[in-house]
Amino acid sequence: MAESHSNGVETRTDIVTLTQTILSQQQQHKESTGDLTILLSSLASACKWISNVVRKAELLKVLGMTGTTNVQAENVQKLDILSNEIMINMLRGSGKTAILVSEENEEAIFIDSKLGKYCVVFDPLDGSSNIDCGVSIGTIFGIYKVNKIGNPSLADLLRPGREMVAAGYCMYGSSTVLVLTTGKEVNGYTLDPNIGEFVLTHSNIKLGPKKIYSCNEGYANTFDPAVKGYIDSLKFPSPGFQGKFTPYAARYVGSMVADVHRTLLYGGVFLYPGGKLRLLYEGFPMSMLVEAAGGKASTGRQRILDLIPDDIHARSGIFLGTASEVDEIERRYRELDASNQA
Ligand code: AHM
Ligand code: MG
Repeated sequence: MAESHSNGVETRTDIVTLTQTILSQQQQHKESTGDLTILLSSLASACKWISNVVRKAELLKVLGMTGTTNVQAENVQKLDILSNEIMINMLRGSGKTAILVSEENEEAIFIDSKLGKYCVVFDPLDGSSNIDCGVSIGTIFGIYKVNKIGNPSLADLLRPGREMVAAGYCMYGSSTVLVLTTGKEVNGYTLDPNIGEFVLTHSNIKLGPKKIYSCNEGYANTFDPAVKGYIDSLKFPSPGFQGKFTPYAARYVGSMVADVHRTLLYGGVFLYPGGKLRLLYEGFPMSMLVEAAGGKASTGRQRILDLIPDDIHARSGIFLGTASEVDEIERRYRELDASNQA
């Protein structure tokens, strides 16, 4: 239902909220205990809180470095730390978690609870290099079920990404958007700051048709010939290539959340071949989302979600996006491997 205003602007009042969606999904499963619903609701609250802090960062004087480095030897921003504390406290407070893994903590955090049945892996504020200039940044998360309630262990985390039960991200951009999948479909919810609710705005997201490539091409000298050749084919399409001469557009924000969000909505391919990105809380959640939206995610030689990390902060090269693009990258890797063996 839409309410009409004198200025001609219509306000929709028949909204669907994130809370309604996860509650109704829970009711569809007779055996459901509601634990995942409570956990997702705590995650959404954490994202609202982080969004609020990000928007007020300049005023709250939480921009800039802490002067320390994290487990990855990267400079730590004050907002990274604040966001991490918000995530840890909200997830612990949900009462439904057993283990947490954060980009900011060297060790996994074991929650002192006999009831927690979920492991949550997260990057509290991804895209740190963009914080101080107000460019989009975000929180990325993945959720697993522990193998044995009451007895969580590292083995619950060092398992293939395909075993995640849910994954998503929240992007703090021109608006705050939470994108979530529990495997079947991908939905996006925009935070309405007036009512404090995530409202369904992107239903059943499927990768768009646009021809876009997204990577830090400044590192091109480190790329494998397969990747260099692929990128060249996008920039200098040979006459008749797919019946067109139009080169692909290049777009690169430098925040994975923003680059993957655009890839999901518009289509194209996001590449970070160098192995900087972390599997548990960057590669796996984004791969689950992209696959659920009809795309693919690969190392170039293997499906990302089939990898088994040997460490909670393990890294991997990643190519994700439109299936035909990822297929073409894999084809070029097969060709490269065959010529290396010959
Ligand atoms: P971070 O977790 O320290 O923020 O690093 C991850 C970010 C990703 O968001 C982004 O895709 C990538 O690093 C950008 O790296 P680069 O600056 O090398 O292009
Ligand atoms: Mg990150």
